[in-house]
Amino acid sequence: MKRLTIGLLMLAVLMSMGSAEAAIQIDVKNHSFELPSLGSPPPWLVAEPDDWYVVGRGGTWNVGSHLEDGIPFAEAIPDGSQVAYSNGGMLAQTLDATILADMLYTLDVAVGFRQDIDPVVYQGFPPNWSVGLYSAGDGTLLASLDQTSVIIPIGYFEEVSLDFVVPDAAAYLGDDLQVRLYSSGLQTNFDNVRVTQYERSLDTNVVPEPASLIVWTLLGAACAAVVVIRRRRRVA
Ligand SMILES: [Ca+2]
Repeated sequence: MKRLTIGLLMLAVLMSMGSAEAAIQIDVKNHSFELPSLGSPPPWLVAEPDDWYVVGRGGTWNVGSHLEDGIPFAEAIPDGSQVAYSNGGMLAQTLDATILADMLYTLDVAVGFRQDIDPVVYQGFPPNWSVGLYSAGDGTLLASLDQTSVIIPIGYFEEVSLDFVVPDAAAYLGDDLQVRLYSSGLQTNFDNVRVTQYERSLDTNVVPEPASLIVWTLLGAACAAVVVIRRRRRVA
């Protein structure tokens, strides 16, 4: 019985690993804001990032080119040598990915605040910010995170992660997925944007598939049998 229990446990683990294998990395173009390459030397260099559209004040920024004004961050930036910035604007990209029912989408972004901006001089710093997944068709907000959910220490980047389970019926099904990055004012920085789709929902509230139910039922029965046998031995 002990061998049966271990075998069922291993089977259950293998089945649960199947959902992780179903992950699909969605292409976020220029996800690290390294294009166009701004290079060096200083003074600071900024440009509108390739493959993103910017509404208001924002762009990509060569961090290394700005060191003459102080060290912007207390540690290396998350990826490459350039990051996006927003001074009250929004950066957005419509992905080549259709919103499908019963899928789980995750958005991971590094969000940071510079330490060389004086909050006394620039009142309102650090600003409010948000990152989110939207429907490109009608602009419906699917999920977002902002300063009320994650505290970003000044001088550092923080990994921000959100997920969204698509319902089986919604007006935006079939629309393209869109990423938006926003700051209410001077200045929020963004880097290393990643979007992943999972073919199976990882929501714990989702009813398990019949095959999973059978495994867990067998596993429960096996564990119950072990308990009964042990009790009988104690009685004997
Ligand atoms: Ca970068």
